[in-house]
Amino acid sequence: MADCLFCKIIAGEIPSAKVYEDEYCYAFRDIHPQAPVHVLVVSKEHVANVKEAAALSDASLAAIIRAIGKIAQQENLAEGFRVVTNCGKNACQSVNHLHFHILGGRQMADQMA
Ligand code: DGP
Repeated sequence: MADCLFCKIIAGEIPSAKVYEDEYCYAFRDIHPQAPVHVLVVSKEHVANVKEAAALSDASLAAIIRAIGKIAQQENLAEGFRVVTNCGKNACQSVNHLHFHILGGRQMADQMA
């Protein structure tokens, strides 16, 4: 999508600290980390958020979940981690391109919100 920040990051037009990449998804460090490890996993195909994710292929959806597990291992998150996806205004989604936050490297709060 022409005017999408994460599409530009995937295309290499905007620099990012790459953590993982495969045919279906790209992962990089969040510019404003909220935990010692804060990685964003984004679908290479543009969809706005998880509400629109049904438009992705099954292969793409499966690849994203598999990538999260691989990245957790790569980032030494054996003690646990949290995966968050914000969807829409009430969840404060700020970039309208499907992405999953992987947060780890410290004890997470018991309350999720
Ligand atoms: P969300 O609020 O769930 O839409 O998360 C968007 C995240 O994207 C937010 O945690 C900050 C991150 N972010 C925004 N712009 C950039 C950027 O240019 N580079 C990187 N690495 N992360 C960004």
